[in-house]
Amino acid sequence: MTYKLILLRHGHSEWNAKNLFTGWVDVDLNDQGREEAARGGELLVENNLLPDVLYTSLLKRAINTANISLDKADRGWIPVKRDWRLNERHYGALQGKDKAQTLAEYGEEQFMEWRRSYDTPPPPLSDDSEFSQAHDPRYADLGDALPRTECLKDVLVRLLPYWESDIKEDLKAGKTVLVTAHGNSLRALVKHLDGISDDAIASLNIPTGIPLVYDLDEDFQPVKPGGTYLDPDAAAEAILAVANQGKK
Ligand code: DG2
Repeated sequence: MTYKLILLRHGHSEWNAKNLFTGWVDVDLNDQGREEAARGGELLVENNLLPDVLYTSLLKRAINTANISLDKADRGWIPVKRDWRLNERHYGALQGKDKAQTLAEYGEEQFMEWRRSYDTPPPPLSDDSEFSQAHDPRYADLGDALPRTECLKDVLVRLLPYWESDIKEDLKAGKTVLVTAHGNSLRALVKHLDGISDDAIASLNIPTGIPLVYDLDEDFQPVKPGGTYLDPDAAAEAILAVANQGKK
């Protein structure tokens, strides 16, 4: 008996298309992203992977990806749990900035440190920035826990308790769980599942809109390390595109 976990990074967003750091800014999917989400749902059906419960972040690019995918799979009716702990990594003062311009301005080393190091957060975002979430009602309950910037380690620290208390419990109950989230919140979860080192996680990238399936054994160890992308060719191409973002 294995537990079935499906991870799905939202489809291409308006800001993925513009090559802007997004983080907690609540941008929607673009047409490409909606198509990816629909294809994601078809892949679930083709592989007979029908989710029993959905987990999403509080951000509409993940919520709408889930809605479109589940509609394709005729599973729009399943219970939904939304939580800020699945949100994208807060990108601090980089939110709203152009990735190519940031790379040109700060150089590749600093750029990659901010994007992919495990424990170096970008500078914090000021509460009076147009890209701040300090006054967003959906985070009113967070109080001092509301991040102004995060590194991947911070994401893992806020995500793991939720994985343990909620997501794992649904898996233990035998449910097929779909998690729709983000490039970095999913990198944090995959780091935990696969036991990837702080250094090695830098080179792991997650493509948009392609379901990644983990069969987990009774100790929640992946039966196949790295899981299985339902469209491996498309995933390989898209992973490269994410890795090269910002570069000419
Ligand atoms: C991207 C990830 O997050 O960017 O916040 O810009 O998955 O919500 O589109 P997502 C962002 P990188 O860390 O890959 O630059």
